[in-house]
Amino acid sequence: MTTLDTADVATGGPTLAQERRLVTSIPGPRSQELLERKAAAVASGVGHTAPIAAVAAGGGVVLDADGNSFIDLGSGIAVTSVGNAHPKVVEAVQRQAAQFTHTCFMISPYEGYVAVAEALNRLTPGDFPKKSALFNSGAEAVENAVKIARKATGRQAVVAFDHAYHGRTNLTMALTAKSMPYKSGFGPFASEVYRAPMSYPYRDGLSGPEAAARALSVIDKQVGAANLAAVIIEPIQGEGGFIVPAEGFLPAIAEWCSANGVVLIADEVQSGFARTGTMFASEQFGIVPDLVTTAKGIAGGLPLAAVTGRAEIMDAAHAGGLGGTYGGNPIACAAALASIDVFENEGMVPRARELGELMLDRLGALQAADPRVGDVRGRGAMIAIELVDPETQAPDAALAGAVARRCIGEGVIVLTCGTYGNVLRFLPPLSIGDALLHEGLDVVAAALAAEVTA
Ligand code: PLZ
Repeated sequence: MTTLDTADVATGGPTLAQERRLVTSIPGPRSQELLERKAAAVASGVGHTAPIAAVAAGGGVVLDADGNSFIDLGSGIAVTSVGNAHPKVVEAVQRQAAQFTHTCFMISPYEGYVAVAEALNRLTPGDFPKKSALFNSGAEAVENAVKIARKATGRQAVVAFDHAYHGRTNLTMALTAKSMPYKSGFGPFASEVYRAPMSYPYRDGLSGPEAAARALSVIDKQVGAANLAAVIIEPIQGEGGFIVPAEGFLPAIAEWCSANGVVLIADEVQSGFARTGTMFASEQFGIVPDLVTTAKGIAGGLPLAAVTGRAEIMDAAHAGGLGGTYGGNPIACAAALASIDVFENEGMVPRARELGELMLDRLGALQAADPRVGDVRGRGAMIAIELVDPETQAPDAALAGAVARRCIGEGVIVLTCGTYGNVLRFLPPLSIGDALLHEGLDVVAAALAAEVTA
């Protein structure tokens, strides 16, 4: 068979049987066929974590072409938070696609874009007049937030943090901390980007105020507020290792930004939209950013991103200065409005908190039983464990990779992350059931136990 026969594939979304089911070895023969075609046709720089040919997904599972059903603990990197192929999203997409697929908002505006902007202005932190602009990807949103901050301040420098991830475009590569695989060989990078030390409680032992004083000293001495347009930070770092800054770190940074006329950009591309148990993670740290970048979870799997923030900052860009052919595509906007309806009216925020409690409970028990689990951290449905050498706390990337691969072979999609590659992260769709999540974590525990460290 050379093409995937989708006739016998169940409909996606919540109609899929919510179970882990392995009917072939992984990857199965049909997946293997696709992987061979992929290897021949797709640039090898584009990798994949789970070597399966996905054909349907929904609730808490991903189905492959061989009939295997995987428990999804990744949500396509925190994207399908409302659940894959959620019926409201599917309906909205179908309806919009039949109506019109594109006009280009810069040519003729349409209601969906404006409604998404209104929703974002309402939902993001801050009781002040806000405005939004829509784009296609997280990286594009970050690029635009920096453009806007530069125009608003008349300054050029931007500070990002150790372990930061902001994307793969030229400016966002410069902002991203980790060289391999994101930057290596792809330079030169955008200028006027500076890096400050992050609060990383497990590894630096500093209180929030101490870590902030350290960062602000670097910023003050190496950049100087007079040159600084923006500080950009993920309230909980994603790709860098699900690092939750110590209490008081973010408020001290925010206060300094405000006192020095520096635009504070919270990159909530990964942590936003109910993921961490509040609509935005910033809320949990008591900060009100000037600008917020969002993407991923915003549109239930359709590509959409946004910059939202103080109206006077957002309006600093001259007319015609912001845009793009596809930014705020009508189908993506329809999906976002449906997703926002689900976030607000189907209990997604409290559900993220419940999932967080369940995961922290299970993973805390794992940590108590296995000293290789150095740290358990995160908020809501954004939880991770950091795997280390029990004696030295040295990062154990080999162990994290082996456990993740073993889990995938056993029917559970688990992602790694972290500057040192030693973090297993858990980002289940908020539509997953408790039993399935427990089963997924059982598999993770068994995989860890099976990887005996020499
Ligand atoms: N900001 C905080 O997490 C995307 C990247 C996966 P795009 N993270 C997943 C990979 O290896 O490419 C991300 C993020 C934060 C920005 C981005 C960039 O979002 O939509 O991938 O451009």
